[in-house]
Amino acid sequence: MTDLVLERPSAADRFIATEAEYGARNYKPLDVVLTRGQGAYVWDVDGRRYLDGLAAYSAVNQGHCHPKILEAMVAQAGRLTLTSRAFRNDQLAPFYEELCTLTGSHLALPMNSGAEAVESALKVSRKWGYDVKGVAADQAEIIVCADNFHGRTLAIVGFSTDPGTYGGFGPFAPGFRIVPYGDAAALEAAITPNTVAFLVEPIQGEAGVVIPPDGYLQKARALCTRHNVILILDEIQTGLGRTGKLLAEEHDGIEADLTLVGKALGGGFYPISAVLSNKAVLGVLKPGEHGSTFGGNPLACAVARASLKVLVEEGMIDNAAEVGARLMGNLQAAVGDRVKQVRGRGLMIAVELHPDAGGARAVCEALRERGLLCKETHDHTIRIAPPLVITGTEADWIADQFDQVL
Ligand code: IF1
Repeated sequence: MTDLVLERPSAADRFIATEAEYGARNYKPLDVVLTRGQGAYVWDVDGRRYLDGLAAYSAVNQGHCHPKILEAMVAQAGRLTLTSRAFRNDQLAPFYEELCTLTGSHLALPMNSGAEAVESALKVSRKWGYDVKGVAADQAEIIVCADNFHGRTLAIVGFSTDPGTYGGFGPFAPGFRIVPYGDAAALEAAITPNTVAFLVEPIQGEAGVVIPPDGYLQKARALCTRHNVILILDEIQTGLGRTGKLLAEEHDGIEADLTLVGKALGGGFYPISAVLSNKAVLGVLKPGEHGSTFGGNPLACAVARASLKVLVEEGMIDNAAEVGARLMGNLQAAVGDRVKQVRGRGLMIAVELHPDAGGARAVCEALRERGLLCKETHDHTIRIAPPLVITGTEADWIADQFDQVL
């Protein structure tokens, strides 16, 4: 016989129920309700501490509530937050200069979300195609990769190959061709005189941290140069230190024509994204042809300046390389034979389970019980992408939790 126990709903249960009552049901999060964060750690409403193994999908590379970014944000919030681009503000110019100097870019276009940066790059590539390459009106083609993830807007989901992402949202914009990821020959075969751009993730994130074959990005770079096609690298997830370099393109020694950054550009405090480019591409935009009410606002610029500064000055990029290598090594040693594959670069790591292992969601639930928050991607892959401030000891602890749970 079991006793009937009357339990009052916990604070977490009440938040979860209210969300379910009023919120759109477009997510199925782990049932942990967070209320505070500091560095690599977050705390739930019942006071339990967790190591954050997701870092808000790499938007919190600098760690939660970084004191210097907080200081910059609070100071700017009390001074000037929004002017629109109808007037100038004194944060935009230094933001441009610091971002372009750091990334070796000629021009930058500030937007807000990652998807907006992608949309902006698609728009400007088409314009470049007509104005500079000489493609006939409305004939521009853009090549993208199978299993891509570039955001949730209509143009972007229209060239997704994941039915869960595009299904039910058509009709979609024409002008996109899809080729297999990692296949340079397929890319070459898809290029026509109307091709204006090739959009690709240096490492596919949502697909499950898929690293392309060695030499692929170099071949793509060479093909784009030879055929006068703009190479757009979506570094919204891979950029700003995540893979152990400022930009993932550095692993391959190449430079994109357009580079997209977002997420950690706002240090987890504020949405800000940017399109970075050489002069020829972004230079085609004339006044009035593109914009955003919030893009380039002084609060965003002040936050982004501080976010870039701490990333570089506090050695977070090198830390991602060192601690990431240690974590990969430990994971491989600890669970290597019990899973299908451990793969990654820097602190962008995935553990792919054997298909019959019971599923990634169950592993994430078990990790959560042990104080580690991770998120599955698809059914069999667990992503590990903590803030770039974790220590070697914390990386060892993460590997240990996987060892215990698996
Ligand atoms: C969601 C994944 C991560 C991105 C790349 C553009 C964007 C993203 C390479 C758009 C966004 C997100 C959004 C988030 C889940 C997420 C994600 F699981 F889908 F793959 F990060 F791992 N390019 N990625 O990864 O940026 O407009 O969101 O600012 O729930 O949609 P955004």
